[in-house]
Amino acid sequence: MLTSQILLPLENAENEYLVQSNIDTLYQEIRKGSFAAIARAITIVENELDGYEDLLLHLHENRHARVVGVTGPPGAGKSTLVNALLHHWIKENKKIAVIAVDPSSPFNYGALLGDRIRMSEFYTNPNIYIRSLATRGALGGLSARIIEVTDIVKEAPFDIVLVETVGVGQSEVEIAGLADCTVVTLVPEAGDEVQTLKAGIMEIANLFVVNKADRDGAEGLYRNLRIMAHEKANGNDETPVFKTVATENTGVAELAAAIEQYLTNLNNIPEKRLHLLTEKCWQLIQAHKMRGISQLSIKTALESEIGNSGFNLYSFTRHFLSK
Ligand SMILES: Nc1nc2c(ncn2[C@@H]2O[C@H](COP(=O)(O)OP(=O)(O)OP(=O)(O)O)[C@@H](O)[C@H]2O)c(=O)[nH]1
Ligand SMILES: [Mg+2]
Repeated sequence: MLTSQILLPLENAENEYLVQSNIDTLYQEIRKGSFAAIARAITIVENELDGYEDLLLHLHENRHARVVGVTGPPGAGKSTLVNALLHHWIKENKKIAVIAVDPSSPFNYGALLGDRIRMSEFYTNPNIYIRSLATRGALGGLSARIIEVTDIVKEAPFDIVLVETVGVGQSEVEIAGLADCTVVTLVPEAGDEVQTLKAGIMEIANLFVVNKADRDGAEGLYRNLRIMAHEKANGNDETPVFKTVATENTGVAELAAAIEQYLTNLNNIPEKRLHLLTEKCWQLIQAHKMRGISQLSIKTALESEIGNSGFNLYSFTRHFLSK
């Protein structure tokens, strides 16, 4: 079956590291681009296995790899588009990682790649790394560990890290902070949604794609987006809009070129990145401060002390704060 064909080589390779608990060595292997090391590191961080904090302390913010977020409504053709971009960039010898968050079909990439490249070539292609993350974050947005996972992958010598996410509310904001370039993929069917999404998507999109341009309504959506981009720009650079038929590779080369150009012109750290990292830092501090404290531990302590004469809730609370 396709599933096991795709997963087995990675997991076997990952197992090489099950006995290897030296985080320094693991990190060095990631820096060299070992897929087995990357896979192992992601597993360690996702599951908070021994050494995960040590591993995170090795990571650096400013690495060569650029993150491209591809987001949009379910079924917009994001995976197909990512696939088409992969094929385009493989030919240019670029090293690419793909992280698919909550994919409806986690094996889509393998399946689609398999259609066009021989499977054996895919396994041995040292330039493509694909990982899917199945769990959503506690905030209803991206996977809980998406920031860490992306940071790990960025340590490896990739040129581009593509992150596919289904755009639903919060995750769109998160992806904008995670990615250096956010590609918002829409389809003619989503024409009406565009009006309701207006503020949100204008805020996060660095590039718009009207995919399924072979369908009715594509031209209208394209025009609407151009108008919205023009209004928002207010004399500054307008967010570019592209038309693609991802299944036929139409418009993909132009999109790839625009992404590359956008990344080349990137200079200072975007506000959205600062926002996301502030949020993340806040969560980490909170988690650290709350370590060992649960509602149950509070309740148990409360039960034994509340009957004491002179019990004071506020000094009781201080006891937890000074822990
Ligand atoms: N007609 C047409 N169909 C397309 C195009 N791009 C993708 N599709 C089809 O749309 C369907 C959904 O494509 P996916 O790439 O899985 O879409 P997705 O956005 O990744 O979907 P989720 O990850 O489930 O949100 C598939 O049947 C594709 O073959 C296109 O440009 N034109
Ligand atoms: Mg998909």
